[in-house]
Amino acid sequence: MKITELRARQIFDSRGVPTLEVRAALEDGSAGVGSAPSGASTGSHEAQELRDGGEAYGGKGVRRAVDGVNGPIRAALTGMDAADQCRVDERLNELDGTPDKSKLGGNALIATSWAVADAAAKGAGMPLYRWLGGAQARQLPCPMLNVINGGRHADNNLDVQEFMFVPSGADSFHDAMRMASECYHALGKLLREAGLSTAVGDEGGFAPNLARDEDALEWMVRAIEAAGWKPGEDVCLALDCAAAEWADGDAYRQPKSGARFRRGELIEYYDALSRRFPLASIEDPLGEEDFEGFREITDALGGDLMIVGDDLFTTNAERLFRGAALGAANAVLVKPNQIGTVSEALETVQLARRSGYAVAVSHRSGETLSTAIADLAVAVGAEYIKAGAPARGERLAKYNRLLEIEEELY
Ligand code: 2PG
Ligand code: MG
Repeated sequence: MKITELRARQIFDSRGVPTLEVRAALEDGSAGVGSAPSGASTGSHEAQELRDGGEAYGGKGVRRAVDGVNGPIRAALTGMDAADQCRVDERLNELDGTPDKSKLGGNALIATSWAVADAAAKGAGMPLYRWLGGAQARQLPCPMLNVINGGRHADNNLDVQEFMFVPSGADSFHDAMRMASECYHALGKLLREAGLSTAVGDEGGFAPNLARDEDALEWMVRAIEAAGWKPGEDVCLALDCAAAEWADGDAYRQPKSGARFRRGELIEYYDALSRRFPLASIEDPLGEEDFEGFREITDALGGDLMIVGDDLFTTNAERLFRGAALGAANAVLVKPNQIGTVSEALETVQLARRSGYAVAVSHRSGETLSTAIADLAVAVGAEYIKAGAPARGERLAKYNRLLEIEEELY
């Protein structure tokens, strides 16, 4: 399955910001595509995107990343076996040669890596999840749907970035989506009736101004009930605090409310929230360098709650290794563009499994229509997938792909 052609072009992501799409063709005529999503609350240890700077697109153009694929990357990968994803990804890393993938750009690398994986799957006549996951890829993840947006994803006054429904009581993926969709629409109706804004943030969740972040959880519980489901039984709640955005020296300051917390106070705050609400999971409750704090909160609350490391681990096996040795968090968020290649994302999943960590595959706040992460979630048997609200095309593309996979499998 020799690679005969690679071609990158500029497209736009869901925020209207340039990103790139790569098409890979093989000698048998099969072709695959890959694209790069983009985060807003990016971790410092993520693979770096290559952006042009200058005036066009406010500096966010990707002409240099596109040229890198159409130049050195194409030259190096042409003739390589697309079935050998590890070798292809190693070659990409060698070509880049930097620890943070800043020379060719993590965006160029991940789009290429996905394009090659997709082409190889097509060449083998298999769906991507089967190609990446083998015969045992049969489990659908539980969706975590971000229905109230705050933090850097919305211009409202909420400091917590994501408030999610987790329909963990569902027996199937389509039942989970039914519950989530009904709760989402019930939430919209309740907010509207209360005179609150139902405009949406970057991931399709509502973005109202509320007196306190906790009020969002209250509205969500009411929405679950209004939709006829049982909070904590049918549908639980989850947060992504993205608290790296709150780090202020060795303490925390929420930028919108101005509230300050010491690490211990923040852990107490989460403890109180988890007693009051049917919380199943908290992502990035503390800062991206606060391994010790993650150990503390996992000790304190990790028995009942999933403590997810996103900016903490940045899908990086070395950082996960460090965290696992300490017992920091008990789940890892897997965003392939954080690490830059498909095989490195798979390696991080493997380490998570060996360390007893749960896996949640995730989109980015700036997305494309790619559904590759849906296939990845099934390929690795991820317990969860995070792909935004059940609203907006780029978010539904992932959920709809999972519905399709479910029909294929069951
Ligand atoms: C996150 C993500 C996705 P971003 O923090 O988990 O929801 O946001 O892509 O902006 O980093
Ligand atoms: Mg996050």
